[in-house]
Amino acid sequence: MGEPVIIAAAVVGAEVTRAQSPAVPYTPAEIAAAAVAAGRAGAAVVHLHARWPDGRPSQEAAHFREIVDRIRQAGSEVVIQCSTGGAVGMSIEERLGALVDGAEMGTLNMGTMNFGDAVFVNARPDVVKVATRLRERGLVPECEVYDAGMLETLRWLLEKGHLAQPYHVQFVLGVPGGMAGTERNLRFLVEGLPEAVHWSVAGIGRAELPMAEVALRLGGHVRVGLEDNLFIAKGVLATGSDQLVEAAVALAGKAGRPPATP
Ligand code: KMH
Ligand code: ZN
Repeated sequence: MGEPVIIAAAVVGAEVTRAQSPAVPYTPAEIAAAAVAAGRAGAAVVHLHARWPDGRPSQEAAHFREIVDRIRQAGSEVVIQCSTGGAVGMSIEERLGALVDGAEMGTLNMGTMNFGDAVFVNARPDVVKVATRLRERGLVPECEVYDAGMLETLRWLLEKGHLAQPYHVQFVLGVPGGMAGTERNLRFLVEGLPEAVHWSVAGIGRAELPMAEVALRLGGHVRVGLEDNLFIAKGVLATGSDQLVEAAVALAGKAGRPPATP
C-alpha cells in the first residue's frame, strides 16, 4: 500500500445555497451532522464554515462552537479545521471569529484575487495577522493557494518567520479568477513549493474528482465536499459531502492509498 491519503471534507462553504442543492447544510446541527457523516465515510479532516439559519454565511463564534461541540458529542474524532476565509466582503476581524476552542486547524488565505464577480481581499498585513492568530492559538495553518503568485507570499511568510512547520498547503483550483483545475497547473504549483510540505488539492466544480485522482497519483492529499462541488456525476446532485468522500475513498483504493485516520 502507498502513503495514506488525508481526505478533507468541505461540507458547506460560504457560496453554495439550498436553492442549488437541497443537500447543503445550514444550521449548526446540519453542518455537524454532515461533518460526522463525512468522517464516517473516510474523511480525516473537516473544513468548516457556518451559516445563519437562512443560509447567509456566518463567522459567528457561537455558530462554530455549536458545530464543534456537536461533532465531538457525536463521538467523531475528525480533525476540525475552521475557515478564516469566510465569505467575500467580510472584514478580517469578523473572519477570525471562527477560531473557537476545539478547532485544531485554521485556514490561511494567501492573497487577494477575483472570486467570480467579487474580490476576495487578503492584503498581506491581514495574512500576517491571521498567521499570528493561528500560532497564538496553537492551530495548524492550512495555506489556501489559488494562484501561482501566492506561493511567493508563502515563501515570504516562511522567510519572515510568520509561518513554520507544521503547516499544510491546499491548492484550490478552478475558482473563476484563480488557476484552473488541470494536471499541468497542479504539477507546476507543486514544483513551486518552497519546501517539502504536505499538500492537497480542492478542485472546484467538475474539476473536483479529476483533480483528486491527479493528487493521489502525485503523492498529494485530497479535499472534496459540497463547498467545492455539488455533483456526484454530470447532472446528478450529490446526496451530501459524505457521498463525495466515498467517491474519493474509491479513487484512493484504485491508487493503492489507504485513507488516513484522524
Ligand atoms: N469563501 C471563500 C471566499 C477558506 O475557507 O479559507 C473563501 C474560502 C476560503 O472559503
Ligand atoms: Zn472554505
